[in-house]
Amino acid sequence: MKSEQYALAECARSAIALGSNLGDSRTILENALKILAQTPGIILKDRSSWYQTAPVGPPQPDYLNGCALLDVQLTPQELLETLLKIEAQFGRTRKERWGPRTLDLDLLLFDDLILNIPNLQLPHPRMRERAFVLVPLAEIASNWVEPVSGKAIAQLVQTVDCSGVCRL
Ligand code: GSY
Repeated sequence: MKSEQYALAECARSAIALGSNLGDSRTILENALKILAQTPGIILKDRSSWYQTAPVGPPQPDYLNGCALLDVQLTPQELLETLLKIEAQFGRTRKERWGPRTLDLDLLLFDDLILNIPNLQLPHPRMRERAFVLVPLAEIASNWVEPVSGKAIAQLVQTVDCSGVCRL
């Protein structure tokens, strides 16, 4: 589906990525999932294991990464706002683009929607090249077809170097 505006029908399926490399990352990530699961309009359907991953970008500590699948009765913009609010609850400020962070929540996929508006691109524009996203996502959504490439997550994960991604 290609649309500038997503009309809210019933339930949409969404995939998100979670990451942290500052503070008690595992507790932060678990608590973020709990908050998501308690948010009206969101049902947490599945979540991956946590993975220790080598940082992509400037030198910084390893990350803990994972992915989750949500059923949402929200628009993509509402879901994005919800994710940003949860990040802020954990002290995340968006100063340094590629720097370390207490909590990163990225909206990856929203049904088969392709969207390009100023603060939101769907699918996430860098998900296809990120092993730290594709490996956990393949654990819970291997058959989901990424609509820009037309390839399933299980296919995409075979195209990236997964050597820096270690399941905990
Ligand atoms: O965009 C996500 C934040 N981030 C990460 C991350 O979550 N994991 C890894 N391994 N490297 C990263 N570099 C950035 S920026």
